[in-house]
Amino acid sequence: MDDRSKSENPDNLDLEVIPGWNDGLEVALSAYKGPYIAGRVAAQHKTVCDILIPGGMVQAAISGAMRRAGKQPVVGDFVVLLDQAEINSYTIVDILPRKTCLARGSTGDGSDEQVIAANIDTIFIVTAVGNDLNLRRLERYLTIVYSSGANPVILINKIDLVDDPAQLIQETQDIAGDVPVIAISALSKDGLDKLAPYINPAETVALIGSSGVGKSTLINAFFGEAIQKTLGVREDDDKGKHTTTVRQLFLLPNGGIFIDNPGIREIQLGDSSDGIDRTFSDITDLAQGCRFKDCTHRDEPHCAVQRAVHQGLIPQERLDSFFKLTAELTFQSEKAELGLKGIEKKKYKAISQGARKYREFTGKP
Ligand SMILES: Nc1nc2c(ncn2[C@@H]2O[C@H](COP(=O)(O)OP(=O)(O)OP(=O)(O)O)[C@@H](O)[C@H]2O)c(=O)[nH]1
Ligand SMILES: [Mg+2]
Ligand SMILES: [Zn+2]
Repeated sequence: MDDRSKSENPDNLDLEVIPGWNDGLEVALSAYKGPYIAGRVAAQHKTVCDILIPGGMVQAAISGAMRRAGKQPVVGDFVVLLDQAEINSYTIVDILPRKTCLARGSTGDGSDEQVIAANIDTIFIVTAVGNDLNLRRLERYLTIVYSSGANPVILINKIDLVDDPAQLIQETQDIAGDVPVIAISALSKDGLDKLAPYINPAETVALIGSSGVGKSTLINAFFGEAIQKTLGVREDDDKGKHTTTVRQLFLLPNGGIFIDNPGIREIQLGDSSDGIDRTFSDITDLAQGCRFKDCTHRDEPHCAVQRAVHQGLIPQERLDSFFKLTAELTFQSEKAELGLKGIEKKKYKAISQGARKYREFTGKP
């Protein structure tokens, strides 16, 4: 009798199938012959991952070969496990192909992207009324979500704190294009019914947004009980500290799948050029009408984008945001090509060339 998974399952999950599993994954798994089973990463710890398998939750370490190859499973990944029943152990030996992949530019000195979660169908970009509601930041989130392959939905939370959210919703919808903008209160549960279309068995929804906007409160509201700690129930109430610190996958009673994320302090664009085009499709569509193919929309004659700004069709701030994100992306891809050291060299070269010109000009050493 093999009842390892049941005894190791802290939540007494009685899963029949892996949440989100599909036929394509079944085909991918069939390439592994031997004592292999599949699972889905629910959380990542220092040396092991929590993995959902039929029957419940187990823990597994990553194989040495994967570590050497630099393959790192993330929350939401479907993985192949070596099932060694005789020694009561599971080892992650591979990652099955990812359908979508949420990544951000590395915040360190390298240029590589950091994948933070995988196989997400819908991403709720959560913002809250008040200071957090920042249209420029939403444009940045949209760019990242588009390039992940998942579908974005913008949630404006805490509407219980304002008398009339209509204007906020309108301003947000103006920058969101076709992306749904839904006003809710995770606390009073107002508007939560409008999220039902996105929460389906076998579909994965991830929540992203700044710390304190109410992501975990929303997850708790769907469960009907507090499964995630929120600011209100935090013991160590140290301001500025993030309440959620671990990214984690949860199963809803209806079979829906949620991934709660820690609040994002600062998001950098990864490889998001397609994301920028989709976030700013109003600008990129207009650009078709510019006289010059490579128009930068700054001071060229016959620029359709500048014309739209003058006519008040596109706010100057939105165009500035487009410039800013595009410049950041160019910097990221230069960084990727040259490596950071190369960029620094390039900067240094420019400075020393400047100095030489100065010397040539003044005759001073
Ligand atoms: N008034 C009001 N307060 C809310 C609402 N939703 C969440 N809050 C409060 O906002 C605070 C932060 O909520 P959390 O759910 O912990 O926020 P979070 O986005 O998970 O934060 P991090 O885990 O730090 O990223 C808590 O005190 C919640 O009670 C809401 O709809 N209305
Ligand atoms: Mg949280
Ligand atoms: Zn132009």
